[in-house]
Parts: sequence; structure tokens; C-alpha cells
Amino acid sequence: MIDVATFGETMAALRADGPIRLGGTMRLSVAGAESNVAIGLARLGHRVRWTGLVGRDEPGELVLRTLRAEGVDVTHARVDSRGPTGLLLFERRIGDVVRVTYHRAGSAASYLSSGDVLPALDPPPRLLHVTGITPALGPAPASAVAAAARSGVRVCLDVNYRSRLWDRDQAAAALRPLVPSLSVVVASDDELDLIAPPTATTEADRVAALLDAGVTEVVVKRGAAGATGHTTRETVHTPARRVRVVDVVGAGDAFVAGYLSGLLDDLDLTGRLDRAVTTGAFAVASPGDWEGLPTRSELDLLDTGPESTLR
Ligand code: KDG
Repeated sequence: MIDVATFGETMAALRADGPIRLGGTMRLSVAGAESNVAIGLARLGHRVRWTGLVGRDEPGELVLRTLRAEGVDVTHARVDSRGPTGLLLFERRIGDVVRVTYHRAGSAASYLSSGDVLPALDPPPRLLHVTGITPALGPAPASAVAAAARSGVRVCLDVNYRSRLWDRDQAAAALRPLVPSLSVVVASDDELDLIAPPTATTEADRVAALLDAGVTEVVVKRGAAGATGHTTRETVHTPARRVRVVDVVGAGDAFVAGYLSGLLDDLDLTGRLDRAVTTGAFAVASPGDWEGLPTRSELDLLDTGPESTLR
């Protein structure tokens, strides 16, 4: 049985250490919010399925090969010739400010439809994880998210607002109707208004409105300030783990992987948040979206003192 199914766009990712316009060497990998979560969960020993479309090209082969190598089930992922695999460029512009450029309009993934994703939910997984990025890719992916959310599986949505893909009004119009189907909502503190009803104007009101609407847990990510989890019974705040910041991209996905792992392991809210801030810290402390994510036996590595050598 699959523990977590997820779907979305995974792109070839090129990372430059300085401004791209100056040229130089870039490192090639893959990136996508949902596949980052899938890899994080697979490394923790959960059975995960990622579904998506990649182009008939070598970057598409890289995406599928990477996910397979990480132990993610790609049975329902496929090559589609209608567009190329998307491309994502990261450049370290100044200090630790990273700038992202997408080349994904018309990509193979923008054709992902409910016909691609619904078979991947049969038999039903324990959890379905979706993000607010997928409905921003086009009408077919938006319908796929809506259909999958209504499939009866327990759904986690990470709002993951991307201003380069759509504006806040468009995001809210697509995401709010999903709420009745959601069990877990994860949002940054500046994203809650995109999923909560417009009548709720404070964070407390937004959380209360989501819980009233049937969401069982609302998790608010606060970056370096940690995270707050809310259920109808309790609210728990957990500070972030202190690590040297190397690359914050992917930290939110790592956080979700840790949180869902805790949920699958039946940890209480405090335990789920502890695992989430731990996996988030691994992502922050290592380069790349997902490369530094921990296996289960590495989860306590952050308790090792600074500058330690493990022999
Ligand atoms: O969360 C990290 C992701 O944002 C990144 O890897 C790529 O999925 C991505 C996106 O659409 O921004």
C-alpha cells in the first residue's frame, strides 16, 4: 500500500553560484515542490508515489531516474510529447539572496490532467499531498487537483504561493474551493489569507475558519521563527532548529515531509512539528532542494555538536 501519493511538476534545475548573466559553471539537478516532499518521505522509509508528466527529452529522463533512485514509485508518471520538461534556474544574486527563473510555460507538466492522476490513487493511499503550485500550471492541472481532492482520500495541501505563476486573487479563487476536501493545510504566515475565507482578517480568525470548515490540522510555517500547529483540541508552537544557513530553497517541502512522516507514524502534534522543523533544518543546512534530506537513522544528526566528525 502506498502511504503518500503526490503529483505535480518536477523540472530540471540549474544552480549558479553567482549572477547567471556573468556565465560560469552551473550544477544540474531536479526540483519540484511535490517531488521534494516525496523524496523526503521516501528517505524516512515511507512508501511514496509521485505522478507527473515529463517531456520526451533527457531532462525528463533525469527527473524519472532521480525519483526512481530515491525509492519513489513513478509507476503512473509518463513521458508526454506535447511539451518539454520544465527548467528552473537558480542564481545566488547577492549574499544568500537566491533568484529563481522559470522556463515552464507550455511544459509537458502543464498538460497533466485528472486522467493522469486519478489512476494513481487506486488503491487509495493513506494520504494525498498536493500544492498550490499545480493549479497555477494551467486549467488541466487545476482540474486534476480538484478531482483528486474530491476522491475521498485524506488530503494535505501546502499553499506554496508562487507570484511568478499567478497573482494572489487568482490563487485564492483556485484554492479556497478546495477547503471542504482538505484534512491538513500547511501555509506560511503570509499565505493563510489565500486559503481562508476573505471575511477572516487575522491569523487566529483564519485558522479558526479553516478548522470550522472541517480541516483537522492547520500548520503555519514561520521560517526562522519555527512553526505553529493547530487542531480543534490544541495549539503547539515549535521553534526552528538552529543551523548554519546554506540554502533555504526546499526548506518548506522538507518541513512538510517531516510533518507528514510524523502523521504517518502517529506522533502527537508536538512530535509531528519536531520532525518537521528537523527535516526543514536539514534542507536549510545543505545545498539543493532535497539532496541533504535525512534518512530515518540520520534524524538525530542535528543533536551532534558543531564541527563534529562522526567516526
Ligand atoms: O519549494 C521549492 C520549489 O519551489 C522549487 O524546487 C520548484 O516546485 C518548484 C516551484 O514551482 O517553485
